[in-house]
Amino acid sequence: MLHSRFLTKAGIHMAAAAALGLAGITAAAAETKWDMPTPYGDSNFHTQNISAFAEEVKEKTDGSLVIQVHSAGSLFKHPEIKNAVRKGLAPIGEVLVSRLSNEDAVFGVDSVPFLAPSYDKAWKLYQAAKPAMEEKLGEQGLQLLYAVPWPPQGVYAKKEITKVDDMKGLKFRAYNAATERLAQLAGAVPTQVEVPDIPTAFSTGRVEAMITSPSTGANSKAWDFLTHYHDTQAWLPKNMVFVNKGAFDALSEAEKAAVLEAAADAEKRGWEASKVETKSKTNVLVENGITVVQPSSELIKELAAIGETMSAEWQAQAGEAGAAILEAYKN
Ligand code: PCA
Repeated sequence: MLHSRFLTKAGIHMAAAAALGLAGITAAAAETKWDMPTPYGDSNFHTQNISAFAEEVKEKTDGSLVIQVHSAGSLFKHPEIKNAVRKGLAPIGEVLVSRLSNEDAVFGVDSVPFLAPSYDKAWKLYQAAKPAMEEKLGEQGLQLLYAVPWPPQGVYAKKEITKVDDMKGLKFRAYNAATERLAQLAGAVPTQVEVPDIPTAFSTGRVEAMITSPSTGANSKAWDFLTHYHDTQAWLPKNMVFVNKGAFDALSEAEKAAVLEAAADAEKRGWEASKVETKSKTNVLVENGITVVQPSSELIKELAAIGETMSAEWQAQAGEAGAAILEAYKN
């Protein structure tokens, strides 16, 4: 897909080429534009980190590789992004890693409740799972560039929840298989809703509770339709940025190096931004009238029991690959 800006540039190059020979046209043809679908909105810290990544790639390649970010599912909806990149319909994209858990359980490891409920543990779990993630992506012609966690996950509702029984029968917004399963085990009724659709889903009554980060709560203006946030710190799911290997391999060596360097920088920046985000967006919730609740010991105990069940289910699904991840994580 040619961008009009490049056509203009090419036009300038053609004028120059008339005087200077064909060198200018060759330079124009070397410009590559990558359209990048992402699921979350522009105000989200992951999207902002991706914009900084794209900016860095542009700078490092002197503009020979330009990544145009299409946020909030505007180019491809979240459930379509992985396959769009696999098929080469987009060269690069972002997804929530655990969206792919129905393809392979290794992608679900970061959404097992209470397995790795802090940034240090989440980093360790990521390092333990990364080889398996890369192998599974590689089988589909995809390459992992970097991954960044969301802040810890807490329960939003229209009342205070002191025990799991308080969640019974609630229409519960889910964003992956694990949140769906957690809702079921808590006796709630799960419905998948993508982040851009959260405000409508709540205001029309399709859902009435959810588990997600302070980040997504604040970005969605949770105070318009919810009253309580329970800081359960259940897990830190990650987003990953990945490329179609064919598209990556078609880059020059200098461009490949620029992408990999910018990806490493984005990963580092993203983990730090996520930590800052946890505090700042929890404050935004408070400032807007949400009651932030330290969960009761009963609630934590009962959610932990659900976590145990889900951990056993995950291990049964993930088999040897899962056992290897847990082994690497615990050592
Ligand atoms: N926000 C995303 C995934 C996890 C999170 O904190 C969501 O709610 O869909």
